[in-house]
Amino acid sequence: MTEETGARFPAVGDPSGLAPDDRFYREELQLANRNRGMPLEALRYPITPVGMHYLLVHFDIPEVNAGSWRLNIGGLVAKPLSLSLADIQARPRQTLPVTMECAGNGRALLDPRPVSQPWLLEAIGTSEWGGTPLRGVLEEAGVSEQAVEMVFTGADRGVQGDQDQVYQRSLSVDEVMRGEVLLAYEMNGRPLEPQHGYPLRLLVPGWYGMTSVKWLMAIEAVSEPFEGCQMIESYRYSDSPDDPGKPVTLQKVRALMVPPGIPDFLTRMRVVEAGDNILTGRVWAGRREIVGVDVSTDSGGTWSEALLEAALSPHAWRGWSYRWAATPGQHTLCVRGRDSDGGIQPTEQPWSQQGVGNNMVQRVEVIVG
Ligand SMILES: Nc1nc2c(c(=O)[nH]1)N[C@H]1C(S)=C(S)[C@@H](COP(=O)(O)O)O[C@H]1N2
Ligand SMILES: [Mo]
Repeated sequence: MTEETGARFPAVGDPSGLAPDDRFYREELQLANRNRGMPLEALRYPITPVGMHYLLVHFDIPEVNAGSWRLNIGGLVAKPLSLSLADIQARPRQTLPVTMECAGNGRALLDPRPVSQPWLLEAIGTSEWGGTPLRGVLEEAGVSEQAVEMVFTGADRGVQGDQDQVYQRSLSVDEVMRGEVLLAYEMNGRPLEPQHGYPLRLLVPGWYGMTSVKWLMAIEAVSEPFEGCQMIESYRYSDSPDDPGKPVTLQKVRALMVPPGIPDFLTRMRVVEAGDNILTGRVWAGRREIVGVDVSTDSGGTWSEALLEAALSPHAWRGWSYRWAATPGQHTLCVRGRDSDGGIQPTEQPWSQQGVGNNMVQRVEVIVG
């Protein structure tokens, strides 16, 4: 939520934005019911069915009339453009499987818990996104040498950090000119659904999800770094309310497991039969390469390497599998990914004030027998 105290809108619970104990607030439940996660058994699908892809909407889902909608490109450009959806769809079409993850994935596992959208581990999904490369459109507009960043504006409006705002994020000119950055109007071969940004969204593979601005209305080339709320106040790795912290950018490495066996209805504790079990899951690392996945069946005591499948695309997750000879009793299964930059998922929580980038290893409690 907001760090402000004495603001027009009261902070929930502790003014530091931290929850004092394990009980969740009604406001977190309200957010959780709006912003669904991907049920982890959907890790079985290489491409997530649209209705199972996670969802994160800060304010309300805006109603956009695609007939009158335009994408306006302006600021420091030689030729400002105003494009209809048909104009954009007439441009070269590209499809790309991309794994998206919310920066807040893992937040509700932190201790103490930052009060915001209370994700456990389900803020992920992989779609086949269809659209046109943004670079082509920007080349046509002619971005000035003076421009350092592009600001992306969505159609949704609300109050956050005590500011009335529309959702806006910026990216450096170098980043927006990368070939994989799309103006996306399709998800798995169908028009975007309203909640995923209809009629058009930005899609920035490799970055945490906040960068992929939905209901895109405008792109503006600017000469100074943009200092909107979603850049300066939100999405920072900060240690305390007073620490401005560093910006949240690329996805970190993370592996997740398809929950094995069958669940207990309420606790989700897994019940598995003794003997050979094939554990499976997916692993991704944003822009970095995956170099390995390790599984532990003894709560992180010892680790063994899993088998890796080929990647669907350079921007999507990879499948992994591991044969486990399950013995009767209670076990804690763990999985961790390793990336080409020496990144490895930690067993200690990487805590931050806003609960972002928590890629601590997954732990799955299992009863065998
Ligand atoms: N306009 C707008 N764009 C947005 C958001 C938003 O609230 N408004 N949420 C962002 C965040 S935090 C994430 S994680 C992704 C989620 O995209 P999805 O809901 O399609 O999975 O959209 C991003 N783009
Ligand atoms: Mo997010």
